Amino acid sequence: MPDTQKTLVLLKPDALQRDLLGDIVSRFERKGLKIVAMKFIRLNDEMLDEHYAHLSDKSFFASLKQFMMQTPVVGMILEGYDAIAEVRKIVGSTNPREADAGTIRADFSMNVPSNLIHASDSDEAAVGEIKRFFDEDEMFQYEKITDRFIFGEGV
Ligand code: DAT
Ligand code: MG
Repeated sequence: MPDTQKTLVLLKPDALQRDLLGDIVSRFERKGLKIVAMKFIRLNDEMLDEHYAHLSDKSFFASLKQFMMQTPVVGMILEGYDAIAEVRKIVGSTNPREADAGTIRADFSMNVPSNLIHASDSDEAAVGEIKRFFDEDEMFQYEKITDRFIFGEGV
């Protein structure tokens, strides 16, 4: 599809424990974002040092990493128009109590670090994070019969 973006999402251990995987995936499906990759990932210390490098000086860094390693996470790559910003909008602000009502974090969560979901926050982050968690051959291009209804003409 021309002019679309791809973004990386991780459904965190609290989403798995609380049986919210389906509800969260469903929100992206209903928006019309296309799931082009999806798998369980067992995060390790090294992956998290890279992924959360911008937080390495924070007091909560070690406990954040422990939190993320409690269970596997579900990694997804989502594709759509302005997918990076649109997914962040659907996810909501980092602090679930500051997130707008209607977002995943506001509707289903209460406090950090248990805010259910990670989503890339910029073009640069999306490219780096997709590469960090997925191999080329784990990403799929396919047509859906709903594409032209969701993406409009030119698809
Ligand atoms: P986001 O996940 O919205 O991109 P971030 O990159 O600043 O936010 O932080 C990554 C994660 O770290 C966040 O989803 C939850 C956790 N976190 C952020 N601030 C925290 C804090 N003050 N205490 C505990 N965990 C925190
Ligand atoms: Mg972030």
